[in-house]
Amino acid sequence: MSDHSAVKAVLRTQHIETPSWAFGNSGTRFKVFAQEGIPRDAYEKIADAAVVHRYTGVAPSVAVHIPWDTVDDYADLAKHAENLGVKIGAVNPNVFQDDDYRLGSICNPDPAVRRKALEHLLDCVDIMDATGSRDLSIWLADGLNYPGQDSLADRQARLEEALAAVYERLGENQRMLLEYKFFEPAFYATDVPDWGTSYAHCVELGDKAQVLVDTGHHAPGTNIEFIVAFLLRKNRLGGFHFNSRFYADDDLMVGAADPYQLFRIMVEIVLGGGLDAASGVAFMLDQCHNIEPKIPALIRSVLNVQEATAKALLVDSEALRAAQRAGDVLGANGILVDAFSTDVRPLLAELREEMGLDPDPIAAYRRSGYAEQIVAERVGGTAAGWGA
Ligand code: LRH
Ligand code: MN
Repeated sequence: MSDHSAVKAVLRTQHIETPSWAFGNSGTRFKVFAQEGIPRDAYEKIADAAVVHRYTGVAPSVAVHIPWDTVDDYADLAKHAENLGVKIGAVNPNVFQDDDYRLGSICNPDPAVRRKALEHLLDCVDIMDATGSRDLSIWLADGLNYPGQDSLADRQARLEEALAAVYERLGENQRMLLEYKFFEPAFYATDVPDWGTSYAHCVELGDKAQVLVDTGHHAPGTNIEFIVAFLLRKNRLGGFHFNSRFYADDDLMVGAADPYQLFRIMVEIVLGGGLDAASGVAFMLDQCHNIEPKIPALIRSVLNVQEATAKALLVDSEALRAAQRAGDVLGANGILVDAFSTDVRPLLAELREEMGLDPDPIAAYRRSGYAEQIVAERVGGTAAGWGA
């Protein structure tokens, strides 16, 4: 697409969901560095998410994680979000932080533990009914640390049984997204380790089950855009957890470690119709800002996705197809590299002005004094965190 107004028209409709947990304190097993002004509850996390949307214009929803975002009245929480101009997005169950889940949750050899985990997944669908959320975003830490510890096959049977029960409970316009991860916290085998396992379970379950691609969950060297192209073709790409990494599941700002990979992923999204609302692809961030200030880091992350998307939209797809059909290897590759090498920041600044926003969201946020305001206001109480 070379027509900038057409590119801007698409970018205007972009929707990048922020994760509530990225506003809380986070870290590694070595240290969680507490920061000032950290939200103490889901209401304050949503207030911070609304600030990211206020300055970017394309982050109108925030995913919640249960029990990290447990409240008495989820309908009231949804109202609070609405009053701030955002909406509650995906609901993430947590079946990885309870002592009972030492040997797994829905794959656990103990039927009582499996029932407990299933109950929590079903409770999260009840929460979706209250918040009006479409997606139940399931990630399971379930796996093994040593060969022989449990039956790999039996665990898959338990997984199938529980996912089918959750699928049964989903409402008309609700979906379940099944996230995979090749290791951690399990260090020998993970029960949903890769896209193929997630895909196979989703196909077995039905149309409302889709694969969630977390960009930090692949073995080094994995061609993620291939997975994206494959799943899009099969209408099984439910969405992304965007972040970036140099080594493992580092959960760094998306695009920070490998902007060219993010661009290649967005090229497959654009060429495969993944930006069309009908595609139902959810673009979500899943990050931890262990040492940097959270809100500007999330604003920067949203801008990184916007920039990669703008460059992908600038790919001359007709010329690309012609070069591909002609077997013009360098020509075809060159078309992508040209788009990637394009400085799209002036186009995005223009778009923001047309959307009534400051062309430089991070500078505008810094000038707003919000960072100082929350440090002054949020005294006392317990700062949110993973509480692992
Ligand atoms: C697991 C994961 C999952 C979340 C958690 C916060 O690594 O990506 O999506 O539940 O991070
Ligand atoms: Mn994730």
